[in-house]
Amino acid sequence: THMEKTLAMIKPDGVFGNYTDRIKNAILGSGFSIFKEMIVQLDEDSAATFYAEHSSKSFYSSLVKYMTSGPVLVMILEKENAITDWRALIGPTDTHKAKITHPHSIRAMCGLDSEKNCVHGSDSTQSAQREISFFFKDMFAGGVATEHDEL
Ligand code: YYY
Ligand code: MG
Repeated sequence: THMEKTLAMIKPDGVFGNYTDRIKNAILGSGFSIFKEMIVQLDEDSAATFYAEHSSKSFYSSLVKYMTSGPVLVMILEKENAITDWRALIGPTDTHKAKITHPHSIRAMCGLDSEKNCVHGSDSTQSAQREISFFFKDMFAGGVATEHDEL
């Protein structure tokens, strides 16, 4: 069996909407364990860096502003196929689509629109490693390079 780690985040609208417990129940009920967790208030620089891959998109500045609007809860989830399975559990990026096509997904449950979509999940092994290192700096210390240091 291949245990895998991924980064999950409850975004400001999820924290403010009091969805933390319901999301954690969904996580644990789906067989993930929560390896580490931390509440963080992102500043503009860190939110911009976290979403750097989207820096050329029209929604980028709005996204950065939203992500700094309140605390987020970041978690390292662990499970076999954690990356793919967490993405499946959160559902499509656009909350409105999620409500139609994935009504039992977390984004359908608590997202507000295509920006304020309640949760984040790493989309590949590479991004999981980068994003875990971004918040939990010592996680890969001495092992795989932490790309965060180069950003
Ligand atoms: O990975 P995921 O969060 O599902 O979507 P991405 O395409 O990586 O976009 C990251 C983030 O950007 C998304 O969660 C909300 C925001 N966003 C937006 O505000 N408007 C869009 N049209 C697309 C994405
Ligand atoms: Mg993404």
